[in-house]
Formats: sequence, C-alpha cells, structure tokens
Amino acid sequence: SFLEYAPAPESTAVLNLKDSYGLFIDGEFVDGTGSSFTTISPSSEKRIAEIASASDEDIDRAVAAARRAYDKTWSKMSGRDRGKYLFRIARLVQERARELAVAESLDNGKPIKESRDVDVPLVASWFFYYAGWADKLDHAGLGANPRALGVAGQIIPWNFPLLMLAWKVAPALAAGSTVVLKPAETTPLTALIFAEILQQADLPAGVVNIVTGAGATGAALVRHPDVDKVAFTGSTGVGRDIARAVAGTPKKLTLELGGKAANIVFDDAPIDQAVEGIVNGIFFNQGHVCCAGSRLLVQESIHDEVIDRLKNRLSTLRLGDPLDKNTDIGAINSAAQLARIRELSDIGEAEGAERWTADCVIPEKGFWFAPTIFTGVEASHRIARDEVFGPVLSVLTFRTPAEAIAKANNTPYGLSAGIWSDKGSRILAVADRLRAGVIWANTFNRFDPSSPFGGYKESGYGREGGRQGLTAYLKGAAS
Ligand code: TXE
Repeated sequence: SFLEYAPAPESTAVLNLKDSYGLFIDGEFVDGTGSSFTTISPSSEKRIAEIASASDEDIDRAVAAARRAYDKTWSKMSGRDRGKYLFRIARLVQERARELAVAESLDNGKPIKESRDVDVPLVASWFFYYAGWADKLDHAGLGANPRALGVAGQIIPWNFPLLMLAWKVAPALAAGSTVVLKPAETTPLTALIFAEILQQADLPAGVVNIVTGAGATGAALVRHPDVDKVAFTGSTGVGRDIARAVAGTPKKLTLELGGKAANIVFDDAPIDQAVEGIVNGIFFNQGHVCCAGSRLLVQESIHDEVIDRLKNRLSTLRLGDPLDKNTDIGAINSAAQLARIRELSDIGEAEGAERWTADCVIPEKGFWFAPTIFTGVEASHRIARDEVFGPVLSVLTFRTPAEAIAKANNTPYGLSAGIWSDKGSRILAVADRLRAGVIWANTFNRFDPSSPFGGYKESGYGREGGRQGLTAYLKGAAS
C-alpha cells in the first residue's frame, strides 16, 4: 500500500547555498545596513540561511542603481539586444532548473514535482515569451514610439516565489524598464539564486536589484519618490495600503490580490475529469493559490456522487516531504499561514458546515494541514467568503445556471472561475456573466505567458501576461 512506499527524495546536494545572503544591488551582492532574518524550511523548521533585511538607506541605493541603469544603459539599448539578455536568462533558468526546483521546494514547502514540472518551466517560458516581445514593441499597436516607464518597484508573495518574480521582471525588462524587486520574507531563496543567474547572464549592473526584507522594506520601496511604477501581488489588505500610499503621486500601480474562485460543476460535466480539476483547483500548491478553486459549486443532482469520488481521490494523495518525488501535498508555508487556515476551518465547523479530512500521517516537525472538505456550506459562512489560502474546499450546491452564476458572483473578489459542462453554449453563456478576470472551461489552474491574468473588484486591477502585461511598463500606453 502507499503507506509502505519507499521515499525517493530529491537531494539538496544539488544546491550551492551560502550561509548568509546580502542584497543584490547594482550587479553585486552587498551587505545591507539593516538587520537580518533567517529563512527556514517549512517542512522541517530547519534554518536554511541568514538573509539581509533592507533598510530605507538600502532601498535608496537600490532605486538609485536602477535609475542609473535605466538612464545610461537599459533604455538606450535596442529592443533586440534587451531580448538577447532575456533569452539568455531563460536558458540559464533551464540549465539550473533542478537546483531552482529543489531550492523552491525547500524554502516554500511545495512538492518537488510541482516546482520541477510547473513553476520552473513556467519561469523559463515567461522569459522566452517576453524576450520575443522586446524587439517588436514598435509594431504591437502600443502607440507610436512606445517608451519604457522607468524604475519599477515590484513586491511579490511567497506562494510562487520564482514564478511571481518572472511574471514581474520579464515584461519590465522587455519594455525597457529597470527593477527593484522585493521577495516575500518567508521565501527569499530562489530570488537570490536568480540574482546569481543575472550575473551569469552578464545583465548590465543595476537593471535588476533584489532587496530582501519584510513588509517595512516593501513599504519603503512603495514610498520611494524615484519609483515610477509599483507592481504588487499579495493580500488585499496590503494592496489597499499600497493603493493609499501611491494615491496622489504620479506612480502607476497594478495590484494582483486575493480570490475566492467558484469552480462550477454542471450535471452534464465529464465527472472524472471534473473531479481531477477540482483536486487540482484547490489542492495544487497546498491551496496557496490566489486563483484557487476554493468554492466548489456543484449541481444538486450530482452532489453526492462528486463528493464520494472526491473523497476517494483525496485518500490517495500523499502528504509529506516536499523533496520526495511522490509527494502530492507539501508543507504549509509558515506557522502564521497554518494558524490562519486552522482558525478559518474551526470557524467553518462552528458555523455548522460538515468537515471531512483526508486520513494522512502528519509529520512531527514542520507546518502541515491535511486536505479538507466542508460540505453543507452556506453563502453566509466565513469559509464561503474569506480567502483561506490553504488546502480547504468549501462545497455549495445550485439547481439552475442562474443560481450558479448568482452564487459564483456573490463574493467581493473576482479573480478566476471554472466551469465544467459538456455543452459549449452553456459554458459561453455562463462565462459571459461571471465577474472574474480568468475563466477556465473543463480545466483549472492553467497558465500561459501569452494569457493576461488579473482580477476585478477586490482581486485588484491591471493584467500580467500577454501584450497587456507589457503596457504596464510603458509610458502612456493604454492597457
Ligand atoms: O501577505 P502580504 P501575507 C493572501 C492570503 C494569505 C494572506 C496573508 O489570503 O493568507 O494574504 O498573507 C509584502 N507594504 N495572499 O501576510 O503581507 C510582504 O513582505 C509593502 C494572497 O503573507 O500581503 C510580501 O512580500 N509590502 C496572495 C508581500 O507583501 C508589504 C499571495 C505579500 O505579503 C507590506 C499572498 C506593506 N505594508 C498572500 N506588508 C496572492 N494574491 O496570491 C507586507 N508586504
């Protein structure tokens, strides 16, 4: 049985980590003038490395380096030459793919098969895709002589540390902007390895600067008067603070915030495929996904069948060591996130929803949460409204397409949605009335660099990916 399988862990020997990391400013690793913090592995709680925490003074230095690089090098270079650097970065990501995947799983807790097969290949594809745009800006209907915006301050979260970096850095560089990027405090590792890749690629100094630290470091970057554009992915609360800080300044802003996606399953859906899509929708990356299908809306007539199949499928998932190639569910990223998932799940039970938990062996050390389903969820329950950002599915039912649409839209968020049906006309009619930036049909959590991604309402504004993703880093271009 699967309880007796022999683990085959990926080896950390592939890593060449330093004991402590400085900030990456003007093409070099430099000591910060602030304090430092420790990054740990959420699956073992073991220390990985000491990381510098950038002070206001360090942010000044990084922004000044980005400004110099913008004025003297990057904005003067031809698009074709910028593209060559992006191609080179993409190839180096592929060359160092194994190392990046292991580092990501170690620092973030996600299963190696996800970092290896999803995160890192997508990172490379983002750089390849935007490399192709760099010499075509004049021909892309972006207005006459599209000009780069200047210095971008980018703040990213911990759920897809390297992929969110790629989503932000690749289009900025293709457009001719320079970057100061702040990774999340629980997952700085792959951004620092990426800085080594930039050195290997011989990217001109100052074009990308990486400043590690917590929220205060991010806030200093947002406030900095010489930043032309702020791009943020993270919680809706912090997004709101950033919007306030940027209001009244000439800074451009894009926000990619939380979500509470409906995954709508009609009774004519291919059930086996839908069950796989529901599992992928909410249990991929431990549910630490802004566009996760966290609300299952299932047509009443097939509710029991879908739930039975889901429970059977979840019983086969393996939770454990993220570096084990057989692992499906890795560690929760931090103690704070685990506490939040536990609290919302306890509230779900207290409010009257029925809780089912997959039977997993929970390791002694680390942060873990077994796949959980709540049935009998009502629209008023907190687990139907709040983003849990964990492996927790809330199940609601509907009878008619109109009721499904009303329930799906009954959320302050509007990032993504899924529709499962055998009928193309139904899919199109329902999709047309959903207020969500991304809608998947008979699939879920599919990403491609050519597809714009972003939300409505409290999920933020602006789009990343595709042609729209470029305009966010160009002067005056309409997005
Ligand atoms: O996010 P924060 P947290 C949601 C999810 C999760 C909750 C809390 O529901 O449970 O947010 O996560 C930086 N000025 N999402 O607390 O704080 C911070 O250092 C500037 C959804 O980790 O928003 C990190 O780099 N920056 C989401 C980044 O913001 C600030 C992904 C995100 O952290 C800052 C993550 C400030 N005042 C969480 N305060 C998604 N959309 O995918 C913090 N930061």
